[in-house]
Amino acid sequence: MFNKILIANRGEIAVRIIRACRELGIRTVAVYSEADKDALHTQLADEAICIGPANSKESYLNMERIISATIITKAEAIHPGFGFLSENSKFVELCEKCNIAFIGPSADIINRMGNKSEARRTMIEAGVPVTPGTKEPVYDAATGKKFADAMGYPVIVKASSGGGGKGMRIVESPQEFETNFNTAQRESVNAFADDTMYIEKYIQSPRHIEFQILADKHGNVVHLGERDCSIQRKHQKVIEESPSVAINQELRKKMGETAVRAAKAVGYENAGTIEFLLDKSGEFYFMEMNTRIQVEHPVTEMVTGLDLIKEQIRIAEGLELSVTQNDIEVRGHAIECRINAENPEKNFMPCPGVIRDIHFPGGNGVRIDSAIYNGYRIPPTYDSMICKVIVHDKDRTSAINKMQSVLGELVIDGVDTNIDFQFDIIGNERFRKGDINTHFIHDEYGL
Ligand code: MV4
Repeated sequence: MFNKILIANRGEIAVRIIRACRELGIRTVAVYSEADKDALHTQLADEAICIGPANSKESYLNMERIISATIITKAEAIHPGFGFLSENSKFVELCEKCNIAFIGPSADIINRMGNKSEARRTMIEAGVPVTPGTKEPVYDAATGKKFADAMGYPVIVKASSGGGGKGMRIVESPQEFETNFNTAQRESVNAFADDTMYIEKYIQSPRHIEFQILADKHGNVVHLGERDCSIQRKHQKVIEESPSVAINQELRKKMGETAVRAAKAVGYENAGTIEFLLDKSGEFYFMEMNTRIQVEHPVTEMVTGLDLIKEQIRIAEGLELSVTQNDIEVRGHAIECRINAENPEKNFMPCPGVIRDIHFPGGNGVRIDSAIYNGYRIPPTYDSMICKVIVHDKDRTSAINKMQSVLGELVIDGVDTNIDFQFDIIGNERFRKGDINTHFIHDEYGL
């Protein structure tokens, strides 16, 4: 078993991982940039090593420095968290070469799922429903248009290396195809140095539903139910919840089994997420697989009672999952609101600065994952998410009421935040009815 784990991340997720390790009796190594000398993860870990300047490229994204820190401190494993190097197959290969356990899937699986058009092909072969569209990659507008004309409009052009909306264009009519295809492809070449595109039928007003899965080295794969992540702004999730009001027990079983089949088809290992689009008629389509722990994992932890970080560590240690599918039950309802240091009045511009006063609510079924404290200076260099508020209660209405109470009590002074915006959504009539889809924020707030 691991005696010491290095956490190749910062912020609340680094703190979250340190806590899990401590509960398991595993020693922890934090790595930090010069901007994070006073950060909570730097203070909470058993050891901390400075790995370079604020700029992520020279610190949290610098593979050699992180590997060196691991070797120097004799850590046996690296937990990458999310973002940074978590989906970098070169880094995973480097870990393998240095005999360091990477807490996540193999380099090969990261590569195969990171290539979205290849992932699509793999899922088609595994009998997983995907959005109607091209089976093979498309490299030029003329070829793409033939497929789109046959499919019927609207279609959506996507970059194979894409994600988060980059290199993606909706095309409403044949006249607009060529321009939109070329724009999306140019964006992809600039962002990912990859001109590989694919085309799908555009699903109108879908829900974003994702299934959490766990897979160990012994061939055991389970799903932990779904998260509804339809409340997004510019492809950034704002609120996530589990379960989804759009999914009944029968559909959960069907989609969950599909997610497990998808994971088995690629010989997946560790924690992963299968993203689906769910349309109004209840049809679901595979969209992408995320090969990392996700920001919103706490809502799944609240409804299943499992600790996903501990399960990830168990899996990397070669142990079997602590549960079978029959042991897993989705109990009650959990909601997460992401609190960002940003100004919703000024186009959600990030607002770094010093935390002058802070009050975190508590109580039954309330969880706050954060790495900020009184007097802490939020550096301008990194993500603006400073806090995740998660609540759990017996049903959705009770969880919404609890979130309303918690957000009303939450105080973060010194920087602008989106707390009031979150409070507004939680009180929104359509949200309360569960009448949500990926366009909710656009439709309700014009954003
Ligand atoms: C779609 C879609 C509808 N139909 N694909 C968004 C990011 C990337 N992960 C895939 N995304 C989508 N893919 C098909 N075939 C809708 C989205 C989508 C979206 C699209 C336009 C504006 C906002 C959106 C928010 C979430 C998802």
